[in-house]
Amino acid sequence: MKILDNPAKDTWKKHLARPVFKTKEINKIVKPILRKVKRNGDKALLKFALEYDHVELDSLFPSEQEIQAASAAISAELKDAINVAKTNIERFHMAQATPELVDEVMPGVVCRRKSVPIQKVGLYIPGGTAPLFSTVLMLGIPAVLAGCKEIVLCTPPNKEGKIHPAILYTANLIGINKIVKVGGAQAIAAMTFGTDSVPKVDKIFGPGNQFVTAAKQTATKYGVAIDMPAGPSEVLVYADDTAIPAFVAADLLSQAEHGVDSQVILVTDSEKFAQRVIKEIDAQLEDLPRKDLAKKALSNSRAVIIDEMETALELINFYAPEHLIISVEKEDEAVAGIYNAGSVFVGNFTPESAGDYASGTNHTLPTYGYARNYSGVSLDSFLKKMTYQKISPEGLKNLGPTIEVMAENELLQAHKNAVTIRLKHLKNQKK
Ligand code: HSO
Ligand code: ZN
Repeated sequence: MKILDNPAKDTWKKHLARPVFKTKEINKIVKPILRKVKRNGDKALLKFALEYDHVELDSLFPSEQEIQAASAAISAELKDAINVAKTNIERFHMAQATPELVDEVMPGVVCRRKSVPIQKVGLYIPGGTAPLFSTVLMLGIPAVLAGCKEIVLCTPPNKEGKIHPAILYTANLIGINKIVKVGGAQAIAAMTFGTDSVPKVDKIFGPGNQFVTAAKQTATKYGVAIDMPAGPSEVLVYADDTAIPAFVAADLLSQAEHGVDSQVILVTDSEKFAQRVIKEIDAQLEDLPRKDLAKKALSNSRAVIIDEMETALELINFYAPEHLIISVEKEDEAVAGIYNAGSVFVGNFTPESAGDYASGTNHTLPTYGYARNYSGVSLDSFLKKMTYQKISPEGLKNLGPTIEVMAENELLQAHKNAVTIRLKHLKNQKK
């Protein structure tokens, strides 16, 4: 981990640069996958399973027996843990629901706004090196709570043609009944175009590798919405010497173990503290099963020394981290000064892992600086807001002249007429 001592502001961009993707090369691979799935549907999915997952599937769906076996394979301890997480995530996401808004803005003019579920949603759960069953909770729970009519979950099969039992168990637990064994860009293609087995959806959610990310981006060209643009996971820890170096090291490592391109950043006012954290990282790293991944991630990571809190906050807002842990004495001041972060973890006893799994907040968050202009996944991500209005004859008499004047001045006579014709009708009725 490289230490930067009070870097000049005009060097922040360079020092805090995120990994760059080879979008062109990735799209060269992804485009034909999309084309083949669009053309050949399920047949293409089965072929890709053979090519990429090295398995010949009889069916794209798990059998009832596979679902039962998955439940049997999960320990009681894990089931209990999943239940606690589920309860907290349900509770915090349910609390996000907003009541219907009704307002009579002027006499006889009533406007309403109501949340309506997105009808068909697709959830992607990556396979890869870690079975992210927690992501099933983070995406599935708000989808169910929002009332989405059709929820399809795609996840790649292993070499035996099975879905990881914890993923299958969790999906089944929260009531997702359309589970499909398909991974990668081909899963995104299937949900974009629809196949015999996979419904075409309105919005696709979920993390994935660069191919999945590129495919999701392309999906938007076909009228499908996506949760957010994605990049590798990241955490920034802002700590002073009231923080505990071993805790900070553990937090940085928890994010570094996600993947080689994860980014972890320490911002602190003390070089001595940074040195102690680095020492702790080295010690804790050795016992991690994923130490090779974490080591690579740490090689693009930085410890930044910044003497003044004001400048530190400026740097954090500039970087806009996906996760921000604040462990400083003046924590309220620091928290209040942050406006660009996906999710904020406050105090020495709030590890990012809490939000990753079980506290109730969502772990699908904007990375790659998108915390500047995107929110993390929430109940709202699965809802649209529709507006309604009803105007009474009295209301149109009140508002009509305003509309007429505006329409006339926009040179849109037909708009004006739509009001005038009604006002005339009302006048004639009176006679
Ligand atoms: N930190 C990840 C989420 C996750 N962590 C899932 C563990 N499992 C991205 O925010
Ligand atoms: Zn994580």
